[in-house]
Amino acid sequence: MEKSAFNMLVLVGCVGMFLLLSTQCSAEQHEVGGKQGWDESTDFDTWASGQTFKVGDTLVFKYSPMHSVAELGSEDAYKKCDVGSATNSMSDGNSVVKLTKAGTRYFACGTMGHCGQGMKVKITTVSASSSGSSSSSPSSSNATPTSTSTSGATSFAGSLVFVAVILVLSSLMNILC
Ligand SMILES: [Cu+2]
Repeated sequence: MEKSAFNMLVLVGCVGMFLLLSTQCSAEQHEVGGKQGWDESTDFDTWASGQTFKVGDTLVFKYSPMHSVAELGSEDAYKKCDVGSATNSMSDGNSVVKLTKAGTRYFACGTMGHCGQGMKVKITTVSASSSGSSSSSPSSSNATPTSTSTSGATSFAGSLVFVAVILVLSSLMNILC
């Protein structure tokens, strides 16, 4: 009884720790267009389709002074390359856009003719939690026929496991981040 409660606590602790670490680690920077950057020659559809944009991530547009970044307010404006209706314009050559909420955002180059040449990108952001754990852990009670050792020894072993798991997870996250 007491043992299973402790095991539960260890499990919850490990899962909580993992979630904490993984959310800290999950904010990503997407350099728009990859190595080619924000340029007419880049295939942005292909680039975007290979990315997962999550809430909290940032977009970084890197470009020469001949380009700019205009955020468009609608799919319609995006299709028509209606750069004149831009809701936000940036031209500093290194524009950072934070993806604060789920949904679709539209960006195009503000330079005459460039959007028509394909210099535009549609970014669909998903909520950070949706890609996370859909934890369907089997909640079967007493599924594990653990050895009937004394609860003191189990607690000690349990804490060792707990510490080990945290150490492994944190070093793993350090490598991944
Ligand atoms: Cu341009």
